[in-house]
Amino acid sequence: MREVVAGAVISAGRLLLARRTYPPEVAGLWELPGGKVEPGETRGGALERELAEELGIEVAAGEQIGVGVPLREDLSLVALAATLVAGDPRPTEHSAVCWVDADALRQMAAAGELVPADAVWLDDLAGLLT
Ligand code: 9L3
Ligand code: MG
Repeated sequence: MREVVAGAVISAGRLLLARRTYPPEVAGLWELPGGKVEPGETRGGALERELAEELGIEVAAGEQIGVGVPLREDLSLVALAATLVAGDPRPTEHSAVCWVDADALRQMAAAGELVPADAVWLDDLAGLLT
């Protein structure tokens, strides 16, 4: 069983979202950025590494948010809260990043602009932003 860890990075009351470029089913949709936990890594360590690689930011990983989401039989997705320690996100893999408040997040979810797996956390995330 492998895990994918996604980060709810909150800074100044806004949540960081990143727009995926692959695979085709979710290209163009917004996600909490992250990636696979490598063998021997903690979830938090994996998140901190992924966000440095994908966005050039330093974050401190925190508590799990919401429920785990099964992606496939052998892969599950968990979200961790994270605080921005240093840097300004510049995507290397995503096509864009944005910072949203609770209203903007809910509007994007209603418009189907979030990746389906992450939309499960809408109320948890909005709760952190209000
Ligand atoms: N995934 C879903 N929601 C997310 C993240 C970071 C990832 N917030 C899914 C997309 C891929 C798989 O997890 O199917 C692996 O993610 P990545 O390594 O392509 O970012
Ligand atoms: Mg990724």
